[in-house]
Amino acid sequence: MATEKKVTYCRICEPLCGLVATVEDGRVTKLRPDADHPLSRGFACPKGIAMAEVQNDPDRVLHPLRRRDDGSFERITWPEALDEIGARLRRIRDRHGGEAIGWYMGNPSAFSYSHPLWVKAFLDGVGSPHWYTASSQDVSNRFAASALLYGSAYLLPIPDLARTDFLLMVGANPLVSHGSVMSAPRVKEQLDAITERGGRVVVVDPRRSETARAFEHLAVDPDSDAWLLLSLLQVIFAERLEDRAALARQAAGVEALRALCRPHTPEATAQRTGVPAAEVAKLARDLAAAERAAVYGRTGSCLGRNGTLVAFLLDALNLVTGNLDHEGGAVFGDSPLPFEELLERLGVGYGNGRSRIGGFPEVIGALPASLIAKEITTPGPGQIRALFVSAGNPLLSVPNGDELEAAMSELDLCVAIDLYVSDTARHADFVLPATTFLEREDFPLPFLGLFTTPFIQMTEAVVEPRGEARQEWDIIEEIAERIGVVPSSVAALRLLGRLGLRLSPRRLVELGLRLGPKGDLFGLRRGGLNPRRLRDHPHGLVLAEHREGGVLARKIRHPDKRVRLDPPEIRAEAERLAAGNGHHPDLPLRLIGLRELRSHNSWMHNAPLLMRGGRTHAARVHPEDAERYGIGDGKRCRISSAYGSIEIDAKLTDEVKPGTVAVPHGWGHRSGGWTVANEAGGANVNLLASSDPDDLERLAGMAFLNGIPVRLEPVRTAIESGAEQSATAVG
Ligand SMILES: Nc1nc2c(c(=O)[nH]1)N[C@H]1C(S)=C(S)[C@@H](COP(=O)(O)OP(=O)(O)OC[C@H]3O[C@@H](n4cnc5c(=O)[nH]c(N)nc54)[C@H](O)[C@@H]3O)O[C@H]1N2
Ligand SMILES: Nc1nc2c(c(=O)[nH]1)N[C@H]1C(S)=C(S)[C@@H](COP(=O)(O)OP(=O)(O)OC[C@H]3O[C@@H](n4cnc5c(=O)[nH]c(N)nc54)[C@H](O)[C@@H]3O)O[C@H]1N2
Ligand code: SF4
Ligand SMILES: [Mo]
Repeated sequence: MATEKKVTYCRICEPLCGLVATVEDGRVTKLRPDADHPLSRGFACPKGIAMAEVQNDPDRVLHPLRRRDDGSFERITWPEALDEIGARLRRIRDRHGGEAIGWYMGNPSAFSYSHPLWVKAFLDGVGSPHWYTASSQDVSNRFAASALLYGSAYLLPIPDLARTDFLLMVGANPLVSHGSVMSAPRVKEQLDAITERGGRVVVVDPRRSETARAFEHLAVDPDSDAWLLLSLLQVIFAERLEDRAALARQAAGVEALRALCRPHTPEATAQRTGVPAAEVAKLARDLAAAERAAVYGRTGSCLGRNGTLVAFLLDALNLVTGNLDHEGGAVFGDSPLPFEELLERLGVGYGNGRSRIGGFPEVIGALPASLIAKEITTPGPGQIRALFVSAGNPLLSVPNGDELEAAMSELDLCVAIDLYVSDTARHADFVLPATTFLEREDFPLPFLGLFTTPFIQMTEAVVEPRGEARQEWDIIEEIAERIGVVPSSVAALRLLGRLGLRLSPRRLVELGLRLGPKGDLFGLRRGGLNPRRLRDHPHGLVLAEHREGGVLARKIRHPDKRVRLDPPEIRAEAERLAAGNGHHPDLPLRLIGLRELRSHNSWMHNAPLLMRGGRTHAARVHPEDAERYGIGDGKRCRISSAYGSIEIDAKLTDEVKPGTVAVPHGWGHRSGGWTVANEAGGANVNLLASSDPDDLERLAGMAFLNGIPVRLEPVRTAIESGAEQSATAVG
């Protein structure tokens, strides 16, 4: 038996920890942390280790499948699948045009360098605007805020963890999520180091999360971050604590921001945020006084009703305190392969197009996924008739999966490209088997600018694909060829493609790397990056010790090179805040989400290693609320919103603020293809969320998933109801 150790890196979440795979006779038998990875240095979390179980999962889809009329799937060959998909797609395009073809691409796609590029290129090739991603349930607001502030959707500030004295973290739980929109391996250690050197980490969260528990916690009411941030700014301006030199140097429109904040004194917002005014004022003073501070927000700050405004205010706070683009503050990445600039040139950024339903702006090319169902069911030009779903499970991840499920049955064609027959893939006409990340070569393209310590790594596939699995880009090329389309976003390349000149993803990236700002320019720049150098450093290469400040002026796209603090879109959002406090007498509680260490969105519940100990899905309810609404610990309850209702077990805990109910997403599996996951039970929490265009965040089309007004009721089991009845009879 041939046993080998192969160095690679994990592509489940953003730290991209180093892994070493043990390969025996072409099969991955074990995954272990890579001790020689310069940043993760022997760390990997349980999910990374459990990826070996996904890799070898008996439930994996290994051959193309076609759905029969009775809903079961039959195995077919690749040529059969591709020819039939091609023929049906051609008919749809001939009758309805390319814009009848839509694509939803889920989160794991972001970890492949080739998958997103080829999907976008395919849609541009067929001429369809219908690109949907997990971003509108995750981070589109961040890109929209950057577009308004800096004139570029791609300029994302990341906290300079290694040098900050004060980290204000809004709606993030990196001790569980391992960090997001920042690639920071060993993030717990990095946060601990801040307090060890005398600094502070303050966590703003309605739940005493794992991170909040380890550091300082400011318990805020759900979906009230906008008010909190406005008050922090108000105090800073009112007490003249702002960094006037930074404002004079970097900003335009300061007066408008000052005016925006003025009415939002901590006293005025306390009722909305649930944070005593004195605490807010003290936090503002401490933040302003800190030598080097960074303000950072993640999904908890993104999924409320005002995500773009909140992201804008986070950066504004960085700027006003003199910490934007500054060592130890919020700094900007420099990617050695700036493909974002190329995308920008191609008109992929913010607001370059609008959705047919609701008129929402494109955000880095994508439209709000909450609208897919209505785009399928609403007649007219541009109605979706064919939908591809790759590396996504929108039936569980977007609002109102029931609506989407019903809409999918109206499609003329639906194709899923996945590792499994997921909850969503179950409804597709074809399921095409994708390779896992262990079966493909890769390069962390979108994360190069997000590593808090500049870093680069390249990996080859660790093993050959199992069964007949294929990479997404390769599948896309095959389908495109069958409908006579060259997948490319660049017209000139489409032309060249027709002449047979095509670039593979590997060639494309190698070219970008070598011609990029750190590239070897094909030998003209000594010591520059090239594929050989990356091959010689299989554990990756640290490119610099820190991210440096002082790059912003060069990167801002506004002609005056200043950060805009007065966009009219933001003013309009802030003005809407005045309208009501969002409370609904029948729905007195607020629902938020959370992430768990051994879940990964919806797709790792089939790994026995992660499901050990009889894990179940539970709603976190405060004991006071439980008592008020008659909910018992471990007992069934019904959570209802204006849009739907679910039944789930309650777990009583004072880690949530009274009035807050927390439920993880990605549970409630109903797929035929996930044996372990299906047995785990649980409910689809996103049935409580709205897909109505009027309920989406206006500037980025973000789904409203945190802060949903809900009510709680006990659900009596048959036995309990029986016991009650006999008790009544006796009484
Ligand atoms: N183990 C694990 N790791 C993951 C994932 C996973 O599913 N499991 N998913 C990955 C993905 S796709 C992403 S995008 C990242 C996300 O990374 P994070 O955003 O760091 O992850 P969460 O754990 O969801 O943290 C969000 C926090 O926001 C809080 N919160 C909820 N509502 C509000 C609110 O209104 N205001 C404030 N201030 N806080 C609020 C929640 O209580 C929670 O603690 O994690 C990635 N890492
Ligand atoms: N209520 C609520 N809802 C949320 C969130 C929340 O915090 N609260 N978070 C949102 C966020 S941040 C995200 S990112 C989304 C995630 O939502 P989605 O991206 O829609 O779904 P996932 O659960 O990540 O499912 C990924 C699918 O891809 C498959 N897969 C895994 N690896 C590969 C691969 O390499 N290739 C292919 N082709 N398939 C692969 C898996 O089997 C699985 O079926 O959920 C969002 N929904
Ligand atoms: S933290 Fe994320 S990248 Fe690191 S091993 Fe775990 S899942 Fe993989
Ligand atoms: Mo995400």
